[in-house]
Amino acid sequence: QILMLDVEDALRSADMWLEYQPKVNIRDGKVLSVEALIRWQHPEFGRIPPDQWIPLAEQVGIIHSVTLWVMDQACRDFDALKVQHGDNIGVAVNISAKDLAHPLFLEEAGAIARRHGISPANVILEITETAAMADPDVARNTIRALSQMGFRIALDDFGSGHSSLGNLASFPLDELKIDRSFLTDVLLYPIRQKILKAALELGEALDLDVVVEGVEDEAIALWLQQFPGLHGQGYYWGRPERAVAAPANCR
Ligand code: G
Ligand code: G
Ligand code: MN
Ligand code: NA
Repeated sequence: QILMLDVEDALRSADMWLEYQPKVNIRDGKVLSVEALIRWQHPEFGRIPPDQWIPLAEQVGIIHSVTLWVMDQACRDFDALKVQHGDNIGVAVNISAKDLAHPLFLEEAGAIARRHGISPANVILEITETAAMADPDVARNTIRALSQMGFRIALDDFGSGHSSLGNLASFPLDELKIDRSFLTDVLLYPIRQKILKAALELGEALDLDVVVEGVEDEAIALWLQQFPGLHGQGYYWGRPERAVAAPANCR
């Protein structure tokens, strides 16, 4: 619990910051968007990875302020991201199930983009299957509304949680992120390749931007080049890094 009070302090200090990891076109390496990932350096306990405290923040009900902070910070960094990657760069933020159920989330998400003069079309909201399925009716309504506001919607970690393919039809999706578990031993076993191909074809058939997560080495990156239009994310192309502050003379 002390740790959760620490979260709210950290959001107001330099102990919490965002790093951005590129999602690239696999054939030419061009960066299309970047995913914001939160980082916390605790003064006493050192680095605390998000999967160790985000679930707690969801439980105790402070994830809403965390998510709004992330969206606001990502919008603040947008100028720097544009200088780094070009004006069409998208910025992705991770949204939790609890956010989708919060009555003010829609309004506040819209207000943040407006306040920073950023088109929601440049903002991708990454939602996990588990979040989307937690309360499907509420999630569906919120996702629909966010989509109508112009935000782009990505289904994160696809194929990892308990999911139903049928649910793909219930949400207006723009992007499908294939969970990195699909890459395990994929170059060794033809059956794994068939399963991954089927997932990629499903995304393509639904007209979604398809992103393969967790690409760590060149062998897999080269193998993935056989799929036209496919996007990738992983240490092979870039680790999460802070946005490079735009030098004043570049603006
Ligand atoms: O950045 P990576 O280390 O390790 O992230 C681990 C997990 O934490 C991932 O599942 C990622 O989606 C999640 N995560 C990272 N940043 C955020 C964030 O800002 N909000 C939420 N809800 N989850 C995040
Ligand atoms: O669940 P989500 O996809 O939002 O989380 C992204 C997480 O995956 C972050 O923790 C990020 O640091 C991590 N990640 C990004 N690229 C790679 C990779 O190539 N390999 C592994 N193992 N993890 C990665
Ligand atoms: Mn994500
Ligand atoms: Na993911």
